[in-house]
Amino acid sequence: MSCRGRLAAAGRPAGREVQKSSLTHRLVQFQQKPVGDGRFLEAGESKTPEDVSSRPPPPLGSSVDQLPSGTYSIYPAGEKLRVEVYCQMSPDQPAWTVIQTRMDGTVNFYRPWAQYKVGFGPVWGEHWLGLDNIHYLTSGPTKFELQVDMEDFEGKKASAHYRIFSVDSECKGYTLTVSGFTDKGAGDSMNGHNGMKFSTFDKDQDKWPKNCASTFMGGFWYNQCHRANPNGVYRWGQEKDPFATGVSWFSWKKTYDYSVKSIVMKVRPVQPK
Ligand SMILES: [Ca+2]
Repeated sequence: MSCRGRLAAAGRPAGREVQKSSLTHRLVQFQQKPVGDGRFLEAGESKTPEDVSSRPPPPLGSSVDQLPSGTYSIYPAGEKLRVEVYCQMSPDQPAWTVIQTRMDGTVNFYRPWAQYKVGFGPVWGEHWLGLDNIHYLTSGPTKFELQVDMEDFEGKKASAHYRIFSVDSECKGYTLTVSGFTDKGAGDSMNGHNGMKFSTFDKDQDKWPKNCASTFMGGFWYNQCHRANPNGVYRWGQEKDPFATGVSWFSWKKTYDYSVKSIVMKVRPVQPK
């Protein structure tokens, strides 16, 4: 199938110029279910379905500062592609759009290419937004930054921040661009993944003679193979075998044997320093 055909299958009219406009990342029509109580969602904090309230949507034009964290619609590729996302709000800060969440092992992340392409898992729970959506969101004129928040089973929290984050199209293997690291306690486990294509067990685009995704049981921008494995197997802390298959962030725990309790990958437009 041609790349254009795949784009059409993802909800974009075939033959139409790719629209990467200011619609990117704009919160649209706050008709979706605001959830929670407006607090910033911390790494490890459940965004359970019970959080979904019947609170009426805030008036259009409300400041983002006044909105609660929750599920919203965005149109990252134009009006014909509506995507449900979880937005983290905090006072005086632009919203974060969550692109990946692990928190309790309720969703199997060992999935094939087709699933990583379109996304899976409930927006309010363990979730992968989908490579197409992440590409649409981050490849337009608006530049995006990435933060990865994580928590271990002892209650410690750490983050890694990257000032530049984008994902190329499927035609280019969903190549990752990530740079501009700032340490917020977790260290930089993404630098070795910069410039890598995305791989799943059924689509090996890594730099290793064997198959990183099947060996380390996830889907990621594997090199040969990883320093971070956010989409690995959810395990409960320290566990050696099978080696490096857990939800690990090597530069934080200095080992591949520790699988974190929660990890959240989130993006927003680059903020002035
Ligand atoms: Ca390989």
